[in-house]
Amino acid sequence: MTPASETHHHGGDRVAAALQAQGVPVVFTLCGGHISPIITASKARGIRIVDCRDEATAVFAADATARLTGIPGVAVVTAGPGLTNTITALKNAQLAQSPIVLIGGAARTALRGRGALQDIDQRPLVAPHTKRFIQVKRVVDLAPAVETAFVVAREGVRGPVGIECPVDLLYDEANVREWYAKASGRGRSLADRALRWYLRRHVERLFAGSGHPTQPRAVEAPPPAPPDATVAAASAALAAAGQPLMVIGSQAVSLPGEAARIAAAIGKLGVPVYLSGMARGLLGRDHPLQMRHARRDALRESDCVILAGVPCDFRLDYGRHVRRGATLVAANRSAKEARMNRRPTIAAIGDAGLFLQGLAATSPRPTQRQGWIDSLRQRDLEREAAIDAQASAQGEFVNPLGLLRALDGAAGDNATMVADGGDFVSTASYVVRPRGPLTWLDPGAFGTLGVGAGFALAAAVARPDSEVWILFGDGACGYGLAEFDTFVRHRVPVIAVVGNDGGWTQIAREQVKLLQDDVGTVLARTDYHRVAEGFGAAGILVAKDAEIAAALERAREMARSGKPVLVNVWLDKTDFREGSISM
Ligand SMILES: Cc1ncc(C[n+]2csc(CCOP(=O)(O)OP(=O)(O)O)c2C)c(N)n1
Ligand SMILES: [Mg+2]
Repeated sequence: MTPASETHHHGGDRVAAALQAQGVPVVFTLCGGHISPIITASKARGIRIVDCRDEATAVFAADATARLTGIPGVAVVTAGPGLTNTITALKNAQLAQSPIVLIGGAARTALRGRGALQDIDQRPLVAPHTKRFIQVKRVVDLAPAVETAFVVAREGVRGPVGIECPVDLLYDEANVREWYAKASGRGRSLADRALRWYLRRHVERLFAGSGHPTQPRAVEAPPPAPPDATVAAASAALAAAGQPLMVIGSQAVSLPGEAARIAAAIGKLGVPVYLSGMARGLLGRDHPLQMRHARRDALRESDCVILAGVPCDFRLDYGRHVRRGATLVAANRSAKEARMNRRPTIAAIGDAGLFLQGLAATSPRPTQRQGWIDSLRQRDLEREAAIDAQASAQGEFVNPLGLLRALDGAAGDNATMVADGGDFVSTASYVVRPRGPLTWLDPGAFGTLGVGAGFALAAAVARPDSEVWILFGDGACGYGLAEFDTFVRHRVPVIAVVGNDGGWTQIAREQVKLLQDDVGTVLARTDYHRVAEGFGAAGILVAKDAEIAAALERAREMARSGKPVLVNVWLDKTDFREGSISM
């Protein structure tokens, strides 16, 4: 243990001070000997420390923090297995273009490759999933590494940055000198003396120039605005269009502070719009221009499609959803993504949200397109009516559509929804209406199961006054179930609703049809609510439609009293998502 008086301005505190200068309110972590000085110093500086039960959760939470606040989320994990546990979550953040700073520990610099605990070559594991991987080699470089990480994570196409901090940079100089003195022994042979000399030099190099604490700064590059000429070209294309359509994705809301202005811009443009990913909820629960259903049909009919922060990937059938002769405008921070699979007529390279604002500012008053909007609205209403009919069908257990309709009605106006699962949550994305900007969190393009607990943790920390709901598949809930312990310890009153259909249904649906075998896709109707109770949370079982309303109300009450709750709902099978694919 380092005496308290010596902890000031050791390397761990340099990292903490740099985080503090960036306005980081919370660090997600799972402890380890290699990172203790960062965690303790961050706490001493007033940064909230949320310790999770899996490093993946810490990184998922950092990811969601970044999406909700615009400030890169921070996860601190220990060397070796701590870092390898984060890889899926790191990749998820990279594909979601979420700016996070992952700080990992590492073995003592002089012991690299000599069999030290948890000493592995971390660069080849982590670097491919980051925009940059910084290996810090001197104490004086710690704070600048954090500063660089924050700049790089946010500039251009956003994404994760990794920083590797060897443990001998994080403790104070006296401690580190002592470690190395002990390691070099007391022998008098020439070799012993040479080793002592070498290690003394080594420590001197580690601490060179670190006599004075640094004054960390927060610098941020301005977000990339698309060139005026491309905005003007898009504006002209829009003016000439008879049936224009916009699809707006996560990247359009990567600057949370701009959300209200972007929503206003969409209203001014008067173009019907589909919202996807993090952009869901941007226009509130109901907006005359927002459509929810039959996107493919609408895209096929449109003569001018604007994709704002949406790549032509599998979700748009690699661009085939857009008619060949249509004018295609792609606004994207990434030139590669803007042109992926299909060359747009106009590529506006820059932030998609700023593009929409620019477009609204330069476009003339919207031409009358009421007929077009009405025809889309009509189809939307027909689909809603069909869902209503399906939602009222009676079965043995609970009708998933009925449950989701009830949940949509019951959740508070300030609710944030986290989606983690297959069929059940995809169904939810058609039925549950996010309340406002950035109130819907799903994994993004990587389609990762297991994001739920970490995302909810972040939402509850970032928005203490918001109701946080997790919509879980029963399969998906298993990944983060131990985080109910974290919810309880940190008094994070999330409401988790598990759509328990006793299986990995999204996979079973196709596997059984194509291969006539459900092997590997079957789960039990497990008592997940009791698991939550075991961690000290509240648990509620719902097995009949008639129990839904009271259960959801009780869950909200429990959450208001500060207690996390898991509502385990036994679902009937449904063919709502028949025909959707997962390959
Ligand atoms: C980490 C990860 N593993 C596996 C998959 C493949 N996968 C996609 S959906 C799904 C089934 C999800 O089951 P559940 O959460 O119970 O939702 P349901 O489809 O049953 O509603 C699986 C296994 C994935 N997307 N991510
Ligand atoms: Mg399931």
